[in-house]
Amino acid sequence: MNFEEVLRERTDSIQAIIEKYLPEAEGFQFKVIEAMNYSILAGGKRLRPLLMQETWRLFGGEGAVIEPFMAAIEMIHTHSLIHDDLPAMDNDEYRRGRKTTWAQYGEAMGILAGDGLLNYAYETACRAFEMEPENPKIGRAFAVLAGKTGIYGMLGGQCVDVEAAGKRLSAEKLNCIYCLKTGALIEASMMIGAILAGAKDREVHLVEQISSDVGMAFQIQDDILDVTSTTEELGKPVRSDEKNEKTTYVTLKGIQKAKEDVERISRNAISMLDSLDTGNEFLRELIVHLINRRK
Ligand code: GRG
Repeated sequence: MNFEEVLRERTDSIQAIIEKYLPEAEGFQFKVIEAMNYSILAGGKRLRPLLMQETWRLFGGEGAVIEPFMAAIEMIHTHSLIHDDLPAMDNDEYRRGRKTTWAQYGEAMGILAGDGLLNYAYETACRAFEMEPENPKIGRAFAVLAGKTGIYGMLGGQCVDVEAAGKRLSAEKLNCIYCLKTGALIEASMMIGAILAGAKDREVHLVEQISSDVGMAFQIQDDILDVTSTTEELGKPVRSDEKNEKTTYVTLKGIQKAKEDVERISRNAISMLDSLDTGNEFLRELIVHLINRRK
């Protein structure tokens, strides 16, 4: 099987895991559950659970304890997209090839569906404690999931980003926004895979550095696609950074330098990955694949 076929097969199996952990739309609160499921089932690359599972494989992980965490990270990611699209944030009406959650269900329900997915992510991750009550690695993984999502992680980065709208930013501040807003959740994904598989502390630390580079390269590529791609290809509006008067890597450094840096940073991640005693060829190829991604 070639890389694309394996990618499709693994993404499909991740889709099944996510669906298994979604709540039933029932009770008087069925509308918010319907909106949560509408958003998460709209598609998406499932990159974060994929990175989690591949890092777990890299360190020889076995069993199903990783699955609630894979579903949880995609719920947290989807919550961030729902809130990012709100009128008070980017005010976007199109995402993952369909209407954004607030555009479909109204603003109040959009806010609540985002909150619902964020909380349900932790409820879902808690299922791992039921599976293996004696496993101390689950608590460590849970702490990473919570910490990388909050004020010292993704939410913190989003706050700096919101305050920065319309202002010209230094490279240092932009770097901080990217590390937190995008990088933190990618770091959580790979670190949780490593922790649950039993990687040593120094290996988890190296995985944090690798994933930080993957996150940075991924966000720079996102900036590039915002100016080079189409709404049809991305499934979301292009030129949204310009609309929101955002300083991006492309506005700061130019498109050519941005492309070179995606390549350089990704190569750095791969060389750190190669320095480990253990290997996962698919994960390696996935990082290369992200350099040239078109969506
Ligand atoms: C906790 C109140 C509260 C808010 C959430 C909104 C927010 C904080 C964070 C936004 C984070 C964000 C949107 C970062 C951008 C990262 C990024 C490039 C997302 C797109 O990811 P893809 O391309 O999307 O993996 P798909 O749709 O493929 O899953």
